[in-house]
Amino acid sequence: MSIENRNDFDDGIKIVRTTAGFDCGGRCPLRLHVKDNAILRVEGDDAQEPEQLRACLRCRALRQLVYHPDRLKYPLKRVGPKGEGKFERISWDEALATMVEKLTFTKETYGNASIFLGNHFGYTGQLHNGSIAAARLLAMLGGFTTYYGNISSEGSVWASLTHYGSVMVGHSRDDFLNSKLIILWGWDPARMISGTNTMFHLIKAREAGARIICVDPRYTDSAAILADQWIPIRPGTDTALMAGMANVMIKEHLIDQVFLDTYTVGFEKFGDYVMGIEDGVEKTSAWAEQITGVEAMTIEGLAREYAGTKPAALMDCQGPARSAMGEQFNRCAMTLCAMTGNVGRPGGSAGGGLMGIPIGHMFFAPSVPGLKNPVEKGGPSLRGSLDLKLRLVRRIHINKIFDAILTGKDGGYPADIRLAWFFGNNWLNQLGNSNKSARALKKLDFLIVSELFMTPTAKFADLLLPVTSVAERNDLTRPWPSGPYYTAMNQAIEAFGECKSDFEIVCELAQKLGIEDFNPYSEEEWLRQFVEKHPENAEHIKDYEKFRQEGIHRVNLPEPIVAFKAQIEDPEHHPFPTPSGKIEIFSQRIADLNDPLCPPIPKYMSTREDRNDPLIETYPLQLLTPHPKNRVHSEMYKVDWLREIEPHQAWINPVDAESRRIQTGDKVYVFNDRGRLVITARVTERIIPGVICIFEGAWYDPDDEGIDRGGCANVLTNDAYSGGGASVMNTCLVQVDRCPDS
Ligand SMILES: Nc1nc2c(c(=O)[nH]1)N[C@H]1C(S)=C(S)[C@@H](COP(=O)(O)OP(=O)(O)OC[C@H]3O[C@@H](n4cnc5c(=O)[nH]c(N)nc54)[C@H](O)[C@@H]3O)O[C@H]1N2
Ligand SMILES: Nc1nc2c(c(=O)[nH]1)N[C@H]1C(S)=C(S)[C@@H](COP(=O)(O)OP(=O)(O)OC[C@H]3O[C@@H](n4cnc5c(=O)[nH]c(N)nc54)[C@H](O)[C@@H]3O)O[C@H]1N2
Ligand SMILES: [Mo]
Repeated sequence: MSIENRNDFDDGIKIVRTTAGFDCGGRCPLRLHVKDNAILRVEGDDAQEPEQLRACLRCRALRQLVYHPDRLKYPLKRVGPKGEGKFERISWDEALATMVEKLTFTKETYGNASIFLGNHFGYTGQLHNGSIAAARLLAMLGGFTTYYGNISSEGSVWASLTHYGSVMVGHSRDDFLNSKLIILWGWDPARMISGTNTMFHLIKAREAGARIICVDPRYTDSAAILADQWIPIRPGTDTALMAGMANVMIKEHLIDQVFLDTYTVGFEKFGDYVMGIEDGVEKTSAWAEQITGVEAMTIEGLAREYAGTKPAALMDCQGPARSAMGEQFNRCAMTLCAMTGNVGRPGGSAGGGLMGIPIGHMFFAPSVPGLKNPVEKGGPSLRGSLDLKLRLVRRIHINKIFDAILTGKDGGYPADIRLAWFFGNNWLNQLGNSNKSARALKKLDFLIVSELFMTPTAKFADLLLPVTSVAERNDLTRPWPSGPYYTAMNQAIEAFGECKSDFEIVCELAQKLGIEDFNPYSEEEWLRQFVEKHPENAEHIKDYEKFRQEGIHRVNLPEPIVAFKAQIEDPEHHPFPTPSGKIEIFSQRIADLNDPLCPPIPKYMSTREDRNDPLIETYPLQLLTPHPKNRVHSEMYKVDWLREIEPHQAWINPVDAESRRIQTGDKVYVFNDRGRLVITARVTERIIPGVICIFEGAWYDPDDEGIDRGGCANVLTNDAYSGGGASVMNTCLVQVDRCPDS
């Protein structure tokens, strides 16, 4: 299908119906006004309520991204020192020949394990994400080393898999209308979207009379828009608050014992912990107040309200779970959902943080049958079923990639990495401990980066490959699993300069490597197959042409999707996919790990860099690094419209600001042993004392003294992970000082 015959014409202006593939999980249907190979305007969805999926600020600024003057247009090779950003234009022929030479040399000299593939989700289209194609190619070359784990939600994945045996723990958003009480626990969908229709349904639920409570150290945008009550809490202590709630619920006989007896195992053990029978410390509301900073009365009120309002949706998200004890937070939330009998019930929730619903099968590129990575021989190549120990086998935890590059086999990692190929990520900026990451990037023999912009990571590349934007491709995308719709991306303009998609780059490299028939299908054939060869998709999308033309297929749900409905309604025929067939409040599989950091029942535990760490004497503030409203992580950082919306500032409470003589607008240093950055302060009561907040994603820009002038939060964070694999991005102690010249 050509670009032309997919679109309407009006005064020479075509309306191209499409979407973006950003890693924010929303999929906004867009109408691009195109004339003479130029995008003139961006408009949103023209469907009426309630179907309308209203585009947010980032998609509305798409034109500013696509036409940004800093877009990379040609392949480049490094000519200055690593990290300085000095490059020279080369041809694609030279770029691909260099890749062939370097890959071959590395393989022959150091072995395949020394080649690292670092693909990520900067672009989440089906075909042009290129991940699977690159993995297939490198596997054909003899294999490669790669990472495991999801930096976003590994704690939540681990928690849901151990507790329910499934990550499909979500309800469709329209089910909020069945809820009488909704608790947004570490969740701010007004900013992070989580499906383009999430806020719409939350607002509708509120209009229909649901009460909404937010539990967050920050008074979030969602709290401002939606909440009847804001419960501020000290970071990392949510599990203590939940244990305190459980204590009230048990003592006041507010639990659904029939539900627990029918569907769960191990509640007695959790009860023993909560009542102090296990360790002699009863987890009373007073105990929880000491830890969380939330008054005992508030905890008791929340417990009574949650247990007494049916149905209620406890929405524990991933922010608190991206921390040193992340999985405990989700496991404890799931336990409360079971104690109140809200699992599998309309208007209730299963918890677990992931919110996925099982519709269709099309999010990332499909796996290729027979893909085996020889380097991983002897170890499972995908996490798949619950192999809790896969992490120890042949892959590197995502938050340890740079540590692995620095220390290799001596550091206990599976390989000594010499060459890396990064695409769809800006990991120097986005993984923990950027200063250390920069040292690792300097150590690599050769780094290939495929990018649209000269990001902080790209500056360290030896070879830089320019990539097309979402407006320059045809592809299929899905919202994050919460949205019951499919979106099609339709090419609006020709590729910029000499840009190619990741998929094209991999295919051309295969050709140069002498691999025949690497790519047997045209773009159109691939896309059609993604729909027609997946029965789960074909069942929904009956008319492929229409889907492409309209850019969206909305799935009509006869009733809201409710996670585990079948298991609850008919437990005999629908056991939970866990070893016991029940919800595992106590998990024998976890007990078998015998790891003190992974207790078999959910527990509050103190961790490094929380308020009990003696380090607090030196670094007295807890740092939170939530996701930015005006960017997708570090993507769109360069877009002026979006910068104007929200300047990059550190939130600090007046109590902490006054003692440091800091006022809004002052430049401050934020620092710890890992690094130091400069940022403008925003003094606000929207954050609790003892906590500061720097939105992640601002570009790392160290000066000659190593002080980051860009305000990149990961200069401060740690490259560690929890017992369940959660990256510890929100467990970090810092100090703040006014800059002397401010
Ligand atoms: N401190 C802190 N750090 C965090 C987090 C946090 O909460 N706190 N959150 C973490 C989370 S959840 C995530 S998912 C990560 C994200 O980490 P990354 O994926 O490293 O971050 P992005 O900024 O999304 O980088 C994506 C890059 O891909 C590029 N890109 C876009 N489209 C394409 C394409 O089609 N091809 C190629 N080759 N490149 C493309 C963009 O220009 C951008 O530079 O950040 C993590 N980092
Ligand atoms: N605009 C925008 N949207 C995005 C993204 C983006 O970069 N920009 N990134 C997308 C991606 S890849 C992901 S993984 C998701 C992430 O989505 P989330 O993980 O939900 O997002 P965060 O902003 O990290 O955290 C959500 C909230 O948790 C709170 N929080 C942090 N620590 C604690 C704690 O200890 N206790 C409590 N109660 N609350 C806490 C924060 O203050 C914040 O308001 O967002 C996606 N959506
Ligand atoms: Mo993420």
